[in-house]
Amino acid sequence: MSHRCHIGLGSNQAEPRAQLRQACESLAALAGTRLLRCSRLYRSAPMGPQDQPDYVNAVALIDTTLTPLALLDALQAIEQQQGRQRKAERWGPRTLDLDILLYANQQIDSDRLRVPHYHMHARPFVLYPLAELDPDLILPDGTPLQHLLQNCPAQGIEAIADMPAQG
Ligand code: A4P
Ligand code: MG
Repeated sequence: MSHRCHIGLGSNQAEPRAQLRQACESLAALAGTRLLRCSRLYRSAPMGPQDQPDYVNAVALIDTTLTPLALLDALQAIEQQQGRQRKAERWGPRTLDLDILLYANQQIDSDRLRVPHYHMHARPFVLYPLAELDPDLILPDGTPLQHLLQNCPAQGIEAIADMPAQG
C-alpha cells in the first residue's frame, strides 16, 4: 500500500539550488516511490544561529510504499550522498536536510521519528511551500493548514524560482 508524504528540503551550503534539484531526483529514484510534485524554491533567513548563509527551502510530495522508518533511512542516505556532515551545533549550516513533514495522516512518536515534524507548525519556510502543494490540507490532529498560516506571517521568506525540471 502506498502513502502520500510531504518532505521538507533545505540547504544553505554548496549551491543550495543544485542540492535541492539533486535531492528531488534522488527522491524520484527511491524504490517504491513516485515524486508527485515540488513547490517553488524559497530563499529564507536562517532560523537558529545567524552567522550562516540564507537557506533555500522547498517541499516535495511523494507517494511511497516505504514504511516511515525505511523512508527516514532513505532520506538520511540521500543527505549523506550529498555531503551532509552532522555537527554538534544545533541548527547549523548544512548541504542538505530532508525532513518527513507528514506521512499520510499518521502521528508517529518514536525515538528516531516524530511526525508531523516537530517544528513545522510555526516555520514559514515549511508552511508556505506546503500550502502551494496542498492549500486545503488538514493536519492529523485536525488543524487546517490555513489556520497555521494565519498565525505565521511570510516573514523572511521569498519565492525565488521554480524547482528545475527533473532529468
Ligand atoms: N527525526 C525525528 N523526526 C524526524 C522527521 N520527521 N524527519 C530525527 C526527519 N528526521 C526526524 O535530525 C536529527 C534527528 O531527527 C534524526 O536523526 C532523526 O532520527 P538531523 O537532520 O540529523 O538534525 P537537524 O536537522 O540539525 O535537527 P533538527 O532539530 O531536526 O533541525 P531542523 O528542525 O531540521 O532545523 N533555517 C531556515 N531558514 N531553513 C531551514 O531549513 N533548518 C534548520 C534545521 C535550522 N534553520 C533553518 C533550517
Ligand atoms: Mg533534519
